[in-house]
Amino acid sequence: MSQRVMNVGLIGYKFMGKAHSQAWSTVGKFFDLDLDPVMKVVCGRDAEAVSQFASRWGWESHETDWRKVIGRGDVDVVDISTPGNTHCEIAVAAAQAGKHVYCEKPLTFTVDEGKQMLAAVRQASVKHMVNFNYRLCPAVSLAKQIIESGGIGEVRHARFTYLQDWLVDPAFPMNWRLRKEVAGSGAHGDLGAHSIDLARFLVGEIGEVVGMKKTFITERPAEGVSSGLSATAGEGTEKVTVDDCSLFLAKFTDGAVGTFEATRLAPGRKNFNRFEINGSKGSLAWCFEELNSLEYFSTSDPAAQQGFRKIIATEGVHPFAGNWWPPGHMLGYDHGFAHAAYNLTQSIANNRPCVPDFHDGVQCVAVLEAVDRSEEARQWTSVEVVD
Ligand code: SOE
Repeated sequence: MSQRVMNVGLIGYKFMGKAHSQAWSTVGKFFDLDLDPVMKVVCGRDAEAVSQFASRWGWESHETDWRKVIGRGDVDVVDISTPGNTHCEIAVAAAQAGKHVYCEKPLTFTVDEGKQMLAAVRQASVKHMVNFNYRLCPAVSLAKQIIESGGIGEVRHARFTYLQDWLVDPAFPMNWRLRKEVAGSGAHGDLGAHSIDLARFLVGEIGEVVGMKKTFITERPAEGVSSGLSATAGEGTEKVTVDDCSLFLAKFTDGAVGTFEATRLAPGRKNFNRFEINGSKGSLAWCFEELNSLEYFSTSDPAAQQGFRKIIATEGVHPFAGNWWPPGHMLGYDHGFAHAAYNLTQSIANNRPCVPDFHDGVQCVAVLEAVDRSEEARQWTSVEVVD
C-alpha cells in the first residue's frame, strides 16, 4: 500500500452520502490503489446528525458549511453527494480552490450551468468525475467489451427502460425529488440520466431526439420527514413540480436508433434499469434487477445451438469482479460506487483523465435538455454538442 494519501471531503450524508462513504471505506481493502483515500471530513447542515454520521461511518471530522470543507488545506477531493440544485455552485468553488471534484448525477440541470462547471475544472486543471455507477457493474462493462470487439456487429437498435414504483401511491408524500427547484426534473433527470449515460457508453452519441414527459399525480401530501426514498406526511398537500415519466426516441450519430422510457410509477418494478441492444450479428440485454448477468446472443454460434446465453459476470476475467469474492459470489449496488472510487483514485494518482468526466455529465444534460425542447416544439430536435 502506498504511503501517499488522498484526503476526501464529502458533502451530503443521506442516501448518496452513504453509498459514497461505503465506497471510500471499502475500495482500498479490495483494490490496490496508488493513493490511500482518507475519509477526512463529511459535511451536512444538521450538526448533531452529521456528527453521528461521521463517527458511524468513519469520517475523521465534520462540518456544517460546505465552504469550510472547500477552504480546508487538508482536503484534496471534494465529493458532492447533495441534490442537484447545489452541484454547480459547490463544484465551481471547489475547482477554484484547486480541489479535484467528484459529483453525483445528473451533473446539473442545464447545459449552461454544466458548461460553467466544465470551464472551472478545466481552468483549474483539476480532475473531475461524474458518478454513473451502472456503467461500472461488471456485466455492463463486459457488454461494452463485447460491443467494442464486434461481438454484435453494427448496432441498430438500442432500447433503454428505467422503471421504479416508489411513487405509485398518490399518498406517498412530497420530498425533494419531486420539487423542480431542487431536483431539476423527475424521472427524466433522475433515471433517464442513467439510461442516457449507458447509451452513450455502449452505443455512442445521440444526435437527435423527440419526446414527452407526463405528471400523473400532480399533488401529494406535504412532506413531514424524508430520507432516501421514504417519507412521512406533514400537514396539507403540495404541488408536484416534476414529471412522473419521460419517453423519447433517439437517433444516434452513427446510424442506430433508440427508445428511452423512465418512470417511477411502474408497479412491481423496483430498480428495473434495463437495456437491450441489437446489432447486425447479435444482441445484448442486461437489467439491474439481475445485475450480475448479461444475456448475449450471437449469430456466429452454430445454428443448432443458437439462443441467448446468460453470462454470470463474476469471474476473474470480468471487469472489476476478480477483486471481490470468489467466482459466483454476487456483487450488488454498492460495488459500482466502489469501482467509481477506484477509477477516481487511480486517475488522480497517475494523472490520467477520469471517465466519465464532467464533459460526459454535461453531454448527458444536453440530451435531457433536447428532449425538453423537442416536447415544447413538438418536433425532432438536435442535441447540442458540448465542446
Ligand atoms: C431514485 O430514483 C434513485 O435513487 C436514483 O436517484 C438513483 O440515481 C438510481 O440509481 C436509483 O434510484
